[in-house]
Amino acid sequence: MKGKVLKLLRQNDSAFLSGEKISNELNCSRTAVWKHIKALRDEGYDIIAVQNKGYQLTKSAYLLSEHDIYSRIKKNDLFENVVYHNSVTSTQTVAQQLANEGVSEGTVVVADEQTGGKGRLGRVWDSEKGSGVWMSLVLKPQIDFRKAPQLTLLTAVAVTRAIESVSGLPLSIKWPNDLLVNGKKLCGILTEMQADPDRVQSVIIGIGLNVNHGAFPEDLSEIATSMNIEAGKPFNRAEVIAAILNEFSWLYRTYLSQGFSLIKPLWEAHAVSIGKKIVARSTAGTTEGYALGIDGEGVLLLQDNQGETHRIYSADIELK
Ligand code: BTX
Repeated sequence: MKGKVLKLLRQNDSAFLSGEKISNELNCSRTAVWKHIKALRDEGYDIIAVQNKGYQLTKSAYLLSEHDIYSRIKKNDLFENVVYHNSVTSTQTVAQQLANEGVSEGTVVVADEQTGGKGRLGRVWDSEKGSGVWMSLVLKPQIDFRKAPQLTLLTAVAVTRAIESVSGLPLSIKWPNDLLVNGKKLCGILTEMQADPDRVQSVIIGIGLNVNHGAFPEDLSEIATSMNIEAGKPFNRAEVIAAILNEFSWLYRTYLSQGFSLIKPLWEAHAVSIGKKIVARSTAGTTEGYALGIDGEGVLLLQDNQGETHRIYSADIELK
């Protein structure tokens, strides 16, 4: 209900909205409206109340809250269940627990801070409080487990399109999971799966997006960037989250009904590693050559210096 009040105030575009109108819209008493306004103020929203005029949301703070996210999620989006935490070890762990407990597809776990954010292969993902979007999507797609990596590429497309629409920043995708602006890492994606021999039980997609960072710790300052650093202004993280969930919803539904064929050209349109000389490092070894593209399954095709084509399922890519 608090989220609905916030949504109405925001829709009113900073003009005054009477308590009577809100109570009529939400079918609740004016006292209840006032209680929700008070709760929103306690969360940090700057809401003015003027007699005979009503309520006015004066600024949308760069705070993050479950209600703020909920109030921005579009109708018919896949994500109806937002689980918000101020601080967690990793949203991946929380999401995996929820999936094991039987939570439905379309649950999203968001945290303002992660104390043990995970990258791939046991690496650490820096998840500073109050600065980024640290979230995990719970999916239960009826697909062969070998296709699960395609969801990483789909997510890269969804995040790229969402950020471009919110900020206008030009993003490029480095296969498979890095989103770059000006050659620096803005976002990382971690796909974790639980599967039976032939069927996927759940896929947890972690998205780590640097939004309002003004600077990074020394070890990351050369390789990481944020939307704030690149655009020169901060962004409302709930708006960014809602935009990502909205893009993800339609791409995912299209993927489930039509397969990877629509996602492939969208991914290729932003790919920075294709047609370039690259080095692919994985636990299986290092291969150097030309990135020819991705195949219909989303697997990277790499032609080595002897002309042999390798199918790369998972690796770290370095552009030469
Ligand atoms: P990755 O293994 O491709 O990238 C990890 C590497 O990226 C690190 O070793 C470091 O060099 C660099 N790095 C660490 N933190 C940052 C950062 N904030 N910005 C840019 N570069 C950084 C990428 O793994 C996948 C990351 C997924 C993170 C999300 S956050 C929500 C969810 N929960 C969770 O624990 N992980 C995912």
